Amino acid sequence: MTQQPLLVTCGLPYTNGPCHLGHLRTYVPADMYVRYMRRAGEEVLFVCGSDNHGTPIVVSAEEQGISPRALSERYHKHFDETFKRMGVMFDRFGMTDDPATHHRAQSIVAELEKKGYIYKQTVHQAYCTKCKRFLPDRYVEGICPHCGKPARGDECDQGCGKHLEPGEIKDPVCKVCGTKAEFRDQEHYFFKLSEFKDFLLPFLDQVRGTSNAKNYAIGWIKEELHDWCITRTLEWGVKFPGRDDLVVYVWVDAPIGYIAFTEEWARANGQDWKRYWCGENRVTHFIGGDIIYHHCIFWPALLKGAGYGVPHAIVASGMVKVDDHKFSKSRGYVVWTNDDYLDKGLPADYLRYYLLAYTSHTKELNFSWKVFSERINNEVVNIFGNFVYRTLYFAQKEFDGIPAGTVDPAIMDEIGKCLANVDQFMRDYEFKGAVDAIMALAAFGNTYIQTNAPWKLIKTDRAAAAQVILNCVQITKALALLIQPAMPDTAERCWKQLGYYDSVAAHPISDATRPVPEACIKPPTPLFVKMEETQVKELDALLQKRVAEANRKMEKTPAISIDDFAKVEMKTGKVLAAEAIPKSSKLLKLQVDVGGETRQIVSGIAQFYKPEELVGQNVIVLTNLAPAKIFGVESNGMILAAGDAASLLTPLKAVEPGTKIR
Ligand code: B3M
Ligand code: ZN
Repeated sequence: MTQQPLLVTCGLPYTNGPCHLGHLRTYVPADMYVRYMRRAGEEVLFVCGSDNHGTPIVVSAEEQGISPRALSERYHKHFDETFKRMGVMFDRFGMTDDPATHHRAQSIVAELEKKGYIYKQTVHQAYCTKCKRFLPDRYVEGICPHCGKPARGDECDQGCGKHLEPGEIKDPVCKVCGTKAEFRDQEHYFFKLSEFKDFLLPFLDQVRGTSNAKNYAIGWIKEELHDWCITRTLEWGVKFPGRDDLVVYVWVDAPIGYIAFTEEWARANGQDWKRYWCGENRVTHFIGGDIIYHHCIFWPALLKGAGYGVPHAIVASGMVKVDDHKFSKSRGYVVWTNDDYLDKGLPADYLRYYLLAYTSHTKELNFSWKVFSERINNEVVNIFGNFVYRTLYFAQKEFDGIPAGTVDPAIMDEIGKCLANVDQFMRDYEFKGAVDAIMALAAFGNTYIQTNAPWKLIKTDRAAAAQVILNCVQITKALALLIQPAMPDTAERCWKQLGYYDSVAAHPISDATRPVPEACIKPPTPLFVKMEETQVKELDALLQKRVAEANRKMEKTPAISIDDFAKVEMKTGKVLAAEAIPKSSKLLKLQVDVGGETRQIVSGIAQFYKPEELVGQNVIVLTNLAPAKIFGVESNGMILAAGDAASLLTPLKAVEPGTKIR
């Protein structure tokens, strides 16, 4: 089987914020896939890098008073280190602002221009007269022309999710200074995406990967394909060839980074990058479900237009929720990889296991500390950890190690079946299926050791007990080999406990059915530590605290000027009469003296006060509230009250009704 090499990439993280669970949901399965395929005998290259260009990074850098390059370097280092801590091991983790991406992007754009896929067109661009600049993408906020919800310049992020082209946004406002922007004409370059429909349909029909990627993309191109404006008026980015005033849109150079990082790796390792990118290839992109359009439509068209090979597979992960809420950094529904997890001393392998085993790759993952700890304790610790420990403990104690003999064929069969299952699942990008199959083998081992009870058997038949233990050791070996792509650190520790001196990663998966040799082993230590309830509660409390803080921040109403306050008229009043409103359990009808004038006011306080309690009370009345009919009753003002139990506000010292509140 001489195959082309496999090239696996992951979506590039923007360098304007730290690594979180949402990132890991793509990177961990990609890493598992790479590790597995290597150990299944494939030649695999795994590249990624940080995405340094685009307005989000320029805006963040501006806010922090540093250069976009400095900001990018800071977060680049952060991601590089965090991925390593999580066991996500790229062969190359580059930066799109490094020369290789600049060079490759300019060369691809020039090629597209030469082939007639790029044209010039004048567009109405949002322009801020105060900041004196055009406002690309994130520099402008306004209203989505499709659904009417608030949106940013390049994307309707709070409504329909559609990509917005320059000039499409309605009522644009400058994000930096808040000035209402105006539209000005400007010349930009467009990529003729619409010309690629005939290429894209058959391409998508055969592309591998997960069905979500393919199906969404097919649905979209059946609707309409718009040409894409591929230039921006920015300093930061890859210059459009021959134009010093324009850079290419970040979504042009970002995926080109995949090629550039391959080139960087190839140069450093004396290899040829063209093997991976030209002609037939096996480029496999792991991406988040929100960038399917870019990877299934725009990117293949770019590659095709410029004469490169097109992607072989696109694997898109499902959404991440936190505590049943949409993942949101601003609302506090986020789990930070370092602060909330690794820095708390939690093992990378637990989170890797959870991300892989929680649900199918394309489905929604709803994170909670409770479920996280339950799955770790019930599955990883109790099933896997327990089986390995019992086996090795008993083997060492009674036989000083692995007894001699031949493993039962039925046991080898069971392992063989597991290998075949895992292999099929991995090739179908069903990472949960693979991990579940491995856990099923561990569960089988547990049942086997329990029913055969070698600790009893040994009292009557030492040879039979040795056979049971030998079988269990063979299963343990298979488990170490199989779990390595998912839990690399655990697998190495298990491997050492089996008495091996080398790395489990150096062995093909198929070694699982190679008989274990007779050997001495040391007393084992448990592979895992259980998650304690107090610890889980602390972790959860941290999350809840962050959500509460975010809520408080969001509730803060914007500051108003004294002139705004002057628009509000409030006076003291005295309640002259009060009565219930028939058929309403909440409302009372009050007659209030507000100084030479009696106002009828409907107030929602019937649950807290009896009408007679109120008569004679001094209250505070909002007197210039526009009149309204509530429950069919005219209401002319509002009584002020505090909190959920409607504690009425009253003046501390006696004042005449009608006294102005200032
Ligand atoms: N930097 C991040 C995102 O939109 C973006 C990915 C680029 S992949 C070429 O998820
Ligand atoms: Zn402005």
